[in-house]
Amino acid sequence: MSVMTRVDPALADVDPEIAALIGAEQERQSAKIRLIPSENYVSKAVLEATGTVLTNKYSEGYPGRRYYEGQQVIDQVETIAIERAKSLFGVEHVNVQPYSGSPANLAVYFAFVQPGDTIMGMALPMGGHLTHGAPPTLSGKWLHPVQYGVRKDTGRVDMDQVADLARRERPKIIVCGGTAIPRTIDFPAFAQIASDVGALLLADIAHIAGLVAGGVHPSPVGHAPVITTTTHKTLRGPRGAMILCTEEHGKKIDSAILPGLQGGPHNHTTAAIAVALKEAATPEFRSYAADVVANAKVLADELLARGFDLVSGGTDNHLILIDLTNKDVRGKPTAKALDRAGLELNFNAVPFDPRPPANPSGLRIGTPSVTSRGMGPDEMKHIARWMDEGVEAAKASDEDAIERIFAEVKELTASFPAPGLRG
Ligand code: DSN
Repeated sequence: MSVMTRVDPALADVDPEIAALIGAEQERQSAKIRLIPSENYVSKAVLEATGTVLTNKYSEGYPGRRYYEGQQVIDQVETIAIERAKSLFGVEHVNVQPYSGSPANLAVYFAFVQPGDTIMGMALPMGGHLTHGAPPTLSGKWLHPVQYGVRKDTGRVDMDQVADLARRERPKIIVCGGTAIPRTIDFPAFAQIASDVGALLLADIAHIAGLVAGGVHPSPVGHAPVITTTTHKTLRGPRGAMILCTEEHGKKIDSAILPGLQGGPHNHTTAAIAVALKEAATPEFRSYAADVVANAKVLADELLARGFDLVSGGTDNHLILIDLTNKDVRGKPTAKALDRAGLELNFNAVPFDPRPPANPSGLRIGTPSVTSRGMGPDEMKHIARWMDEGVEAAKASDEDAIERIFAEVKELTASFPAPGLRG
């Protein structure tokens, strides 16, 4: 008799402790209003694809040229994912193997620059990403990063600074995109600057990929020859990433991922990416993307009406960055209080923040998850009210008010079942 019985016992029997924790996380995701703009709820189909036997297979290489045998099925899965991504985004070449956004960006650096070379990206405290040259990261230590930000008066990306820095520093790569940018990214303007200084333009569209696919944010295709994205944010796929590029750069990108940076691709993730890309090509997904943006606008307007100070004065996309300075509260304790009130979000630096990153002045919220639950303008108004009441409750250390808000939140979320979660 083998160690495993012929009929595998269920997770709850093998490991009740982990099974219970997964159940608890499901309850949490169901009860709370999830406002972290980089998160979402994947569909049941995407969830199913990730939990499959594809996790058992090693597949170093690319379809048709692998270093391990037994790729009859995996080759088809990866080819479907690649073709769907090419068609959805209108690009010539796609690599679906990056484990996540950070390795995707590192692979681009590995493909196109040498240690010590200059790259230019948006500073993390201004809304960029760690991998765009932030000092404590590999991109900040092994490369020579120069960083741009936003204008103090508008809160929008300072394109004059981008142009001036590019002319002075002659970076080999210019990165546009970030993690806390509430406004439309001007890809043509970045492309012009990159072309003027002979830099490669890398568009990191991790946050907005679903909006680009859904036609509610301009596409970088035709402007940036190399594009990276995660697959799990607005695109609503599994945790993973892709690199999209012109045919010219395809070989370099593929070699940078394997053998350059990674080993075997996560085939279960590739399958789930393929499923998410199929979903993202539907008319339903286009209206989802439009609703994400419409909800963010309502939420932003409601917050403004309640005296919240929004970086750049509002939003064009799925994301809202709140500066709490005028509310006389700090980001971290406020984020924790709102989480206790059932509003899950993250504390965040705001541009020119005088406070430290571990307890900055801001909050970052977004609408991808609540829109996936089918919430609309009416619910955004409730959320703005609860945020307002939650901030006041946090200020007054009024835990009764926090509890009362969570009770109201739970009443609402019970009417909006989240995709992928049990009934
Ligand atoms: N952690 C992601 C975000 O929240 O935006 C970026 O990597």
